[in-house]
Amino acid sequence: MRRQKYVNDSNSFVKFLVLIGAVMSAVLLGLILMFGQLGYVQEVTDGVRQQEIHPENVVAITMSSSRPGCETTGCYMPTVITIDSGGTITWINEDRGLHTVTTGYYDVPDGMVESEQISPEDKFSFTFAESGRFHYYCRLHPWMEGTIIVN
Ligand SMILES: [Cu+2]
Repeated sequence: MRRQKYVNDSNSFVKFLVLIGAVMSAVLLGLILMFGQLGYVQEVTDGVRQQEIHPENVVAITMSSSRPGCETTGCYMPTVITIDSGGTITWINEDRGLHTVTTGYYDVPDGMVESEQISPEDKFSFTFAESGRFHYYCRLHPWMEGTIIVN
């Protein structure tokens, strides 16, 4: 009788340990999945959001473009923009740092567009009279590049 009770208690304790282990594993797995998933969703919605909220002829200088890494997601968003000749493009600095919109290639500006430094939340506009395909960059951050196509 005494031995039987001991065995039962022992089994209960083992079951309890197994249950705790299973619950902790499930919670850990859930956290890993949830954060991995949230990170991914956040990244996708940010990309979509930036494209959706900006009306035509507006280019966002994206958050954190002061640091390398925006090359893949878009330092200027959209990275390639097409307008008709005579159209105006407005760049909005949504980052916390200074940026420029400078046509040409890094250290080789062509002199057509030069915004000078655009402060956070400030805008810069330029009207394109001539058609063509124009590459531009940021004088402060060589990894920031964009293209303007004027039809
Ligand atoms: Cu910049």
